[in-house]
Amino acid sequence: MRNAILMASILVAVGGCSSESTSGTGSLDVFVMPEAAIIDGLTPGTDEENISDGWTVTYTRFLATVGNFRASVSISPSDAVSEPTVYLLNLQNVPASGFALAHFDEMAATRWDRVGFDMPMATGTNMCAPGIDAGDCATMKNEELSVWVTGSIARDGSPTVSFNWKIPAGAAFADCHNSDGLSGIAITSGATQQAELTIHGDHWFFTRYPTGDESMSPVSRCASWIAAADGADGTTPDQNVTNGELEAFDAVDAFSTSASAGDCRYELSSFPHPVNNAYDYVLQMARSLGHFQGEGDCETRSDLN
Ligand SMILES: [Cu+2]
Repeated sequence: MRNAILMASILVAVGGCSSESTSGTGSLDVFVMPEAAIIDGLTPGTDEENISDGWTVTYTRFLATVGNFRASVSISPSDAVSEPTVYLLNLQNVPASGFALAHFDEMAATRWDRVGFDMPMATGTNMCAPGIDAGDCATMKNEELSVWVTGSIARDGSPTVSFNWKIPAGAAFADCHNSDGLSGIAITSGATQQAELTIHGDHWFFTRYPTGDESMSPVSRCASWIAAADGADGTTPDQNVTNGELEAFDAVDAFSTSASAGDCRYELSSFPHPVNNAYDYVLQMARSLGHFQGEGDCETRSDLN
């Protein structure tokens, strides 16, 4: 098998005209890009990206850690690059072209098939990226958050409910591929390629844990569970849902078929860890936000911390 791979790469190199030949070097720019939902929120409706149960979602804060990018060539272990810096980003306030996370030159012109990055819990050594409020950045570090999201859901005839979730859920993403399933990124001689670490912003509205192509898997987006969480910890409902209310909100009450309607049928068995309460659900969803090249996915996700 190994010989077959070697022979194949020799043939490609001899051919000389392949975009994945092994002669020459190229460069790579790595960007962080927020999914549109992080900026624009979500709207109710029946389209794939809509909220099924009538709520409009607005985000007023969407902060996340992103960094420790690495790429390597599995058949050539000496071909490996990494940038260990972790940035604290305001994903609603990055340049339209994305946040420039890393740049590498003199990479072998071949497919760098192993690509990964982290969204770890923040530490004091992380960098506050331009665009993040200094106080918010300090809070991320002090409270060791990986994601901090603030916003509200609104629906005709229902009180608007706000949420403010400080999420300590570090995650590592590896074996990233584009939406066509091609692993990593092909570096070409004399050119600069772009790798986009795409952060999705809607997973805590999904009815099942996201894997692979989200447009193919039977996912709906629902928000009623957030409104139902208000007061779950015995406090008087105040139209604001806190971490404490998430923890106190039993998963059966939050996500059972009888508690949900229409398309909002949850598949809690799809999650990698037990979902005992709404906080478990949010934590696991927060550990799934990392994507690659838009709708591409990272095959291997692991918990950090
Ligand atoms: Cu996603």
